[in-house]
Amino acid sequence: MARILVTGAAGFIGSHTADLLLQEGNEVWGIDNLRTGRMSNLSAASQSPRFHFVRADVAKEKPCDELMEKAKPAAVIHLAALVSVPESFEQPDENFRLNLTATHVIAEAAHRHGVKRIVFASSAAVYGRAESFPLDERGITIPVSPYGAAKLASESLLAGYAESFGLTVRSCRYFNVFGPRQDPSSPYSGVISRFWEKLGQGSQPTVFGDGEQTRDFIYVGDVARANLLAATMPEVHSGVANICTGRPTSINNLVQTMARLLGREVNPIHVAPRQGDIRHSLGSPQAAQALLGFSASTSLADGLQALFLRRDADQHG
Ligand code: UD2
Repeated sequence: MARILVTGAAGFIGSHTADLLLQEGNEVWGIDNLRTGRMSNLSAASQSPRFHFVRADVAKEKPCDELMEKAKPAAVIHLAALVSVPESFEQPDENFRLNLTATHVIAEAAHRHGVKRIVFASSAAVYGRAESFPLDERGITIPVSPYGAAKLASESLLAGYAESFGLTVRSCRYFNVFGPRQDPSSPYSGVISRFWEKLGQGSQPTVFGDGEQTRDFIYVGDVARANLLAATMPEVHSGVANICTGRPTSINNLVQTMARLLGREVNPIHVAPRQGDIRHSLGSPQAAQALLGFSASTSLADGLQALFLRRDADQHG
């Protein structure tokens, strides 16, 4: 059993991570300002006597300091963030505050309170407009959004803390994460949450462009397991790892898989390609295997099935 502090605990990935940590017998301290996170995501976690929650802003020093003092965690999983790439263009100050200042506040508080390990939620967005696939952690990183830039800067800041103060830092570059509790409400929300919402409303999904663009979709339960391994594995190596499957899926293929699982025809509406879209994104999963002993185990179809069942469970009480 370990005591783990999870920032952004009420978010999509944070709440799944908290659930898994609790399931494995750990004590979890969650912090979230509920800007985009929701308490309803924590309804299972809140049942546990080993779960504690504080509503506060991670970019502010005082609440973080108090929480580290109280919780004395063995590790921090830092997931709190401004999560939308388009929003990072619209609100660059908030992007800087929530995606970079917050990392600094967490690193400093961890160092002051003798916390030995930080797991950081980075993103495939650090690679920017890369041309050669699969993307490898040693490859070039030229972010093309304020979001990607802040994630890359946070990785560097934390790597500096690891070298300077002997902390273990694992930066996890998540690829296209999907699963229950993902918010579909913005036009820029993840494609699977958008498609699932449309199909639930009885309408057809919209495919941008020819649908032959590909992404590396990873199920949120696998991402939670990667976080757990990064936070609790006894090895002390710091490093950066893609959290991906290494398998490409085209948007057309995604539509077909959803139709097959639902047992009905899906006829997407094709519109012009989305401006600024990248054609392909595919990660190499090898470093995650070497650093964390992690490989994704949920297929796209199984992950979609879990998402569909959750919707049924929600609808039927
Ligand atoms: C990420 C960001 C996005 C933008 C983009 C820049 C997320 C969720 N999205 O998008 O905001 O910054 O990077 O490269 O982090 N698609 C459809 N129909 C839809 C929605 C999406 O066809 O209703 C396509 C879209 O054109 C893309 C693919 O699905 O080719 C995946 O879209 P996404 O927004 O889920 O993820 P991504 O990696 O393109």
